[in-house]
Amino acid sequence: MLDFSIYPIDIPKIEFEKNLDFLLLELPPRYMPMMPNGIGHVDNILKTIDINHQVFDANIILYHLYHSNRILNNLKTVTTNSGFEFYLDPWDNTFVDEWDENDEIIDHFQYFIDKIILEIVKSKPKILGISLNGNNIKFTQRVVNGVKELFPECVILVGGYSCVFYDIAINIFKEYDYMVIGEAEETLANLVQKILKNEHPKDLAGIVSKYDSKDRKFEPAPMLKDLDSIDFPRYEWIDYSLYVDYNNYRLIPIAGSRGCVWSKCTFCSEKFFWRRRNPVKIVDEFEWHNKKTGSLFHFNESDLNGDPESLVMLCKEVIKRGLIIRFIGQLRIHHKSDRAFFDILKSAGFNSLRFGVDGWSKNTNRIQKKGYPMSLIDSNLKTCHEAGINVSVNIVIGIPGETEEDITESIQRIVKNKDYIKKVEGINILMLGYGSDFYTYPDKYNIKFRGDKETIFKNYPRFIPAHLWYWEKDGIIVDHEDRINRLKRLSNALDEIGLYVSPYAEQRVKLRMSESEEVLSPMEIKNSIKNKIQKNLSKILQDKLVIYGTGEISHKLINLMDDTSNIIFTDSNSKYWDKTLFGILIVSNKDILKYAHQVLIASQRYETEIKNFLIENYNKDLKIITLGDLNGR
Ligand code: B12
Ligand code: SF4
Repeated sequence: MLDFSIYPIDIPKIEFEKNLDFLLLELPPRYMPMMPNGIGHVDNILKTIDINHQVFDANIILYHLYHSNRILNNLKTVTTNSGFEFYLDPWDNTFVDEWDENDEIIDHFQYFIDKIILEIVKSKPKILGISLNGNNIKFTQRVVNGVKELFPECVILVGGYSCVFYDIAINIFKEYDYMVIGEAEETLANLVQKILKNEHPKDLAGIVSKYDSKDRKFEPAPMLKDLDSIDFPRYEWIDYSLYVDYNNYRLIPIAGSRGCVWSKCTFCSEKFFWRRRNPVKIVDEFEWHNKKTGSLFHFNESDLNGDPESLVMLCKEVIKRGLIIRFIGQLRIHHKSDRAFFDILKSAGFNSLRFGVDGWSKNTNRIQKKGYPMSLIDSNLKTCHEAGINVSVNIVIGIPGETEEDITESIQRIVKNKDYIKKVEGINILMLGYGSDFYTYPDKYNIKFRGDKETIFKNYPRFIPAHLWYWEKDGIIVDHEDRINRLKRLSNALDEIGLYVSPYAEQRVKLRMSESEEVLSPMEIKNSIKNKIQKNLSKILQDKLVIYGTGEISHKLINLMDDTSNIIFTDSNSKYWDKTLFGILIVSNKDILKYAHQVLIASQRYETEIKNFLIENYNKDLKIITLGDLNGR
């Protein structure tokens, strides 16, 4: 007997119209069960110019093909030809990063990649536009490379939220002819018209192109000021009923505002210029969806209560029109959030609300520049709960300047509010990410790096890996191991008081804790260190070998070796240098060449980063072996 699912359903074929000026593609994986509002907006931009375009969401099609095959064939697990076992839902937030880390996943979809390429070549669009959305870089590279080989005249144009920041975007995807940086409303139409006139536009604000002058200094385009001047996405390229997950769950993304009014939090990368739409027009959008059976809306906004009055107006309009709908959104702790405010939100359809509290002690609240007194956290959470809304919260720890006492105080404050908190939605150790104050001004916050700062920043344009930075002041050092211990202390405390932690937050906690030991995810453990590795290992052991990493993977590798006399360890963590592990010496990175000319990177998570580091420092003299090489990838 099969469990409930929406299958069987009619899934559209992968085929494109002929004589297209522009084919706009969404490639997997993109967050499900949400509609792709980014390409929805691009579709609207393309509608404003007189061209022949088609939007094709390959993500939703492959999602349904994958799950209908899994469910209708009653497969317990889906396994690739090489034995890699998929997580139940490869589109799930806790798994989705793997698509950009593991080639086997992309290999699994190669049949469809080839089909997409073939159909593009048959259709011959003048421009192929693809949305880059965080985790579909590898998939997109395969499609673009295939198209370029068979149909080189096709102009490749990319954009999307992987392209929000110029410095990052140009480093993570290089296979473009044109790349739109950030929002596309003020730039795309003009660019497309020029390309279709066979011009080779270059040096345009907000756009990077392969025709740009060598000495060009990128300048961003102005952002769209009047959000009411554009229509909302209608997703008309496909049957509306297909935008659900296999359990028939649908989340409709609503962008009622863009940017953030506050824009000061020191850890945040979302500090964009704030604009909002007319609440009445947003309710028109709800109503449009509601007529098509859509009833659950997710505010895709950084600052939903940036203007509390307009949020209240929106709620009143929903109530006035008698819409029976529900909302999910995240609020900032705000002095205007009183009982009347929450009552109206509840009546309109907010059954639960997430609060970006983030800093739970006085000191971390100040360092994170949250901008409100601690008492306001207590009163916002209590009042929201008393209005009958389920409260969930976010926590950010591991920031520079944080002390053990801050963790104690944070736990106390969470305990104090525990009767009002339904769920901990996110527990994050600070990720030192591009765009945040901590990343931009590390010296100001006494952030130090393991290795040359310039090189590290060059090698890691998105996030500085956790093991490469620490905080140091007055002789006190707090590094990643300390941050992880704080996370453990905090999550144990949440456990003790029985606070529900969302599966996503739990997975993130596990992931971060595993970083200290460099543990593979459960799935990777099952799939990786097996026979193939054992076989390949003997081949590379003819010479002396330096293993980079002293964590769990190294332990497993050592267990697979009969003779370890030729092995030396190295690690980025200086605490362990000149000590031994299983009787094997651990040396510093700079001494690698003294011992051997081949290095095996025993870290899946930091494989690329370490490889870049080694290439940068020793390229000519080192043979670099990765777990992927061992695994026969
Ligand atoms: C709402 C939101 C979420 C929601 C929904 C995400 C979703 N998949 O829809 C939730 C809470 C689930 C979420 C989660 C995460 N998010 Co988020 N999120 C946002 C937020 C606030 C708004 C996104 C949005 O809907 N914007 C409105 C739409 C219309 O804009 P858009 O999609 O970017 O499309 C425009 C342009 O990009 C462009 N465009 C889009 N496609 C194309 C295609 C072509 C060809 C062209 C030319 C142009 C183009 O035109 C559109 C109109 O201007 C942004 C911050 C921001 N303000 O952008 C962060 C942001 C997208 N998130 C980010 C991150 C890091 C995450 C997480 C990884 C966080 C985490 N560590 O877990 C997860 C990933 C989850 C996932 N698998 O997608 C980053 C992405 C950075 C990056 N380079 O990848 C952002 C930019 C925030 C930031 N600065 O750090 N997020
Ligand atoms: S964390 Fe939220 S409130 Fe703070 S700057 Fe970022 S988007 Fe704004």
